[in-house]
Amino acid sequence: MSLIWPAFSGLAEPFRAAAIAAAQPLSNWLTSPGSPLAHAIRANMGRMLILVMPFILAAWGLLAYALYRFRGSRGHRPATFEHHNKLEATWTALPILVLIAVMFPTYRLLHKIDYGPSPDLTINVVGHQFFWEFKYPGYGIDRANQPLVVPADRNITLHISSVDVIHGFFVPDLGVQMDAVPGHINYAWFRAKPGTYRGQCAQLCGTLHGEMLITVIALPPSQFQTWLSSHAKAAGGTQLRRPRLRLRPAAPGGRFS
Ligand SMILES: [Cu+2]
Repeated sequence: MSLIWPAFSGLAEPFRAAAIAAAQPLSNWLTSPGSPLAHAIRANMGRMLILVMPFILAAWGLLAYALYRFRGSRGHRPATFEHHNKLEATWTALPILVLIAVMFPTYRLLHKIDYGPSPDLTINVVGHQFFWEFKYPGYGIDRANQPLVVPADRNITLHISSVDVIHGFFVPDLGVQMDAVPGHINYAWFRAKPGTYRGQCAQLCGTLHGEMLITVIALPPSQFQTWLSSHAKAAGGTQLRRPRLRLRPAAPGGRFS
């Protein structure tokens, strides 16, 4: 027994991990939204779960009931009818109504994802095997395999592309998931609360795909301005033509310039 148990004791590990995960606060369930988009995506998922779960529970519940109630050991004979028009009409119409109920908020959300507000800062994101490159047009800043630094509470537009294969720029807590496709420029946007956000490549892109991690650091605007100035200066970006960027304030309290 003492020789066999260590081989099996590892089997308990997933259950232990699940118990620890279940003990976390609900706000950490799946994601901790750090942007309006991420909040809206999670709320939409919650609505869909509430609408869909009754169907799943009803189907499994009816199956369990039928297995028990009409089991052969009690002498039940299988039913011989094939159709029940009213039942079939009901279980066709009900899901249609649910899909319609899901459709309106989902399309509204998809539109919000695809057509963001006018940007305060635009960043070019380039996928490489196997790292991410972030370019700040007009500032001469070009960062490879380093965190993406952005101002918090500002609208950030990402122009996402790739130089080799398809990668996926995925930062769940910011509600951003967009493929980086060679020859295409894809669009994404977010508006982050101050903080650090983790993400990773979401398209299997080669042997080191698992190491294409993403860190997004959202700095308070004044700190970001300092960061931007020092990095632009180091990169010689002050010599470049200034881009048409509008670093507008999100709320009263001084211009972000
Ligand atoms: Cu990848």
